[in-house]
Amino acid sequence: MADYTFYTHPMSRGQIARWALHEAGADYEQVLVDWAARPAGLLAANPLGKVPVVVHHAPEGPRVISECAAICAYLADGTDLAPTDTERADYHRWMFFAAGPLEQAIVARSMGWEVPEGRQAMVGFGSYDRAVAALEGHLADHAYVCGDRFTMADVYVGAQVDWGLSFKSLPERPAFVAYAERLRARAGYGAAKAIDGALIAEAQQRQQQAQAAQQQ
Ligand SMILES: N[C@@H](CCC(=O)N[C@@H](CS)C(=O)NCC(=O)O)C(=O)O
Repeated sequence: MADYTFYTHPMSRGQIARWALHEAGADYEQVLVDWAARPAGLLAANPLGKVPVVVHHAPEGPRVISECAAICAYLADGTDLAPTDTERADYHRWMFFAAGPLEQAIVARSMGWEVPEGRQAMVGFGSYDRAVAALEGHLADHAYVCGDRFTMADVYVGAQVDWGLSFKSLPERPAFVAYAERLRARAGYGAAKAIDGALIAEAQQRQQQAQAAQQQ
């Protein structure tokens, strides 16, 4: 049995977890999730039925980790992808920032939810523009989240930037573009994206074949 069971769907945040698994060099077995018939193992592991979920088959028994940021942090622990003592503040700060305020700001904008006038103080991200500017300011001065060195925080924060630029939910600021280019050049990023990309292409081909068969 592999060390990790990885429940995922190629067109999902599972892409973040797969990138983390590859950066960590983890031995994993994937379970591809059909939304219409979710595997019992996924539902047992995560009552939300969402992906990604990673089950670590530790010697004393299985450990379930959901939430992309937690999966990234868990896989990094004990490796050189975890922060050094001097990197810990940036590592935690920006990983939590990306998983909380930044994601909320991006989702709110994508859904067309506006923070009512005068209510920014009650909202964790303040406003979309302020959240984006905060991250941009950090990345303009640092090659990676923790400075000069890639850590697992770059998988989670970087995935938000990579995804945000691709889907235009983040603006094309030079600091974001340069950061995304550094990350996209990584072997772990390329290996993970190649797997999900091939799975997406296969699924699209099956869909086209099914549509063609229906039309005959
Ligand atoms: N907070 C979770 C979000 C997980 C999530 O929303 N996953 C989506 C795919 S990107 C999902 O499983 N959607 C299917 C559903 O909710 O039915 C994380 O960071 O991993």
